[in-house]
Amino acid sequence: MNRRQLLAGGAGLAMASAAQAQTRFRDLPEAASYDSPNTQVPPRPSNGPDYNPVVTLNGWSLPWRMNSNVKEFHLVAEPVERIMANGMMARLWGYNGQSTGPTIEAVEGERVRIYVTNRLPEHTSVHWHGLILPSGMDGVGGLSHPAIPPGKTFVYEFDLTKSGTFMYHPHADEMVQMAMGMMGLFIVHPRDPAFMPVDRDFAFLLAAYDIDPGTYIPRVAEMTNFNMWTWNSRIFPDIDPLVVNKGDRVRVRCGNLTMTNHPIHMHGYDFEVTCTDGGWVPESARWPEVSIDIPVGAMRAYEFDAVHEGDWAIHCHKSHHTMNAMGHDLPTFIGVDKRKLTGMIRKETRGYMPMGTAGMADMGEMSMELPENTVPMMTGWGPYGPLEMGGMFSVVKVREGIAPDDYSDPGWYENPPGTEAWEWTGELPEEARNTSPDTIIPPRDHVRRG
Ligand SMILES: [Cu+2]
Repeated sequence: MNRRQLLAGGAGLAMASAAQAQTRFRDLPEAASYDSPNTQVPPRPSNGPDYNPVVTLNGWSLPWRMNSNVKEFHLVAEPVERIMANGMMARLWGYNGQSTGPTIEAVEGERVRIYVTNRLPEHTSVHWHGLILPSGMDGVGGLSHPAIPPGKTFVYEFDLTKSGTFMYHPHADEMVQMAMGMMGLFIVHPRDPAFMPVDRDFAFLLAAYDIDPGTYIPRVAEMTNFNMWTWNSRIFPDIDPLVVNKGDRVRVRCGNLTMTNHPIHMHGYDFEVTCTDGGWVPESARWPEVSIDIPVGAMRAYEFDAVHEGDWAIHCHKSHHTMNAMGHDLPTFIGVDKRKLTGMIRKETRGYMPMGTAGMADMGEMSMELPENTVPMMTGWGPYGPLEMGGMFSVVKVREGIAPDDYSDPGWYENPPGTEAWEWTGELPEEARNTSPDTIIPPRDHVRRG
């Protein structure tokens, strides 16, 4: 070995030992997996900078390890089984045992190193939606870097330059992989814990699937006609409630990775839109809302002070998105007299029930026989009867005396005496009617005209 080689070798050694000093672990972080569809409230961070963790509805946050000053995560893209609701399981693709994938939480200013192992039968990639990072880390297969082949692990590494709510999803065979449930939330907390603090911070992703009743795998070529409208791949009545202590400052973060917009409406409050996936909304630019439309491929966060006790519905305002599978091709029978027809059908099919002649509320109550592996179209029971809801629906439960880290269901709210709608049993006054001849359309006799 000549002097030059020795020097070069020595320099190499020195560099290696410097790298080793910076990198405590030279193996991959353990790939954590979670097999329950219940909300797992994340523990407060035990190392790294402090923050107030988000509560992912029916989800969990991915554990990490600190490797010197780098926060390391291990995502595994793989086939999963997801219980969408009691009685319905879907075979999806997701991350670390679940669809939607675990929430990644870190702090502004941190450097993250994310190992992504591909256990899918085809290549994948991970795009970090909304994060500011080097072009080669952007996760567009074929553009930013070669797609990750099956069985391989790629490493993404970048600095978190801003706080906010972001998302991750494949940018490789995207239509199929997102229709199969591959997506997750990426929360970057502000470096200053005093910046826009909240007591409760809820997060969920809107995801839509097309799964025929009695089947398990989404139809991945579907473009618009989805039938399972989910929050974090869960549907009502099995989306967990948002449990809140009276007086808490509450944030709700909602990302949309479906193919249509969703106006999310919350009862009982007005709120302020405080964040998009582009960043925090300056105080002077915030506006009051009771519904917030979440565009496709976007995130909105809103905040409110939970001063009104009660059980408050929170749901997508597109009413067919608060329905579960079935029913999209149902004809409208309102006002149709089906008695004669029912008699004729009953001769062939005993026990046939006509439906929908007075609306469809009877479907919420009826326990119709369903094929295996599906749920009723409209379902869920409250203290006073069927809620006739499904899909994207849950309840914000505001109560006094809920402990800071307690998210367990407090049961139904009891309305204080005198504060609940009641039945009028007295005389009714004569109804006011418009009697102007200009606006009265004479009724037609449809039967005689045929
Ligand atoms: Cu919707």
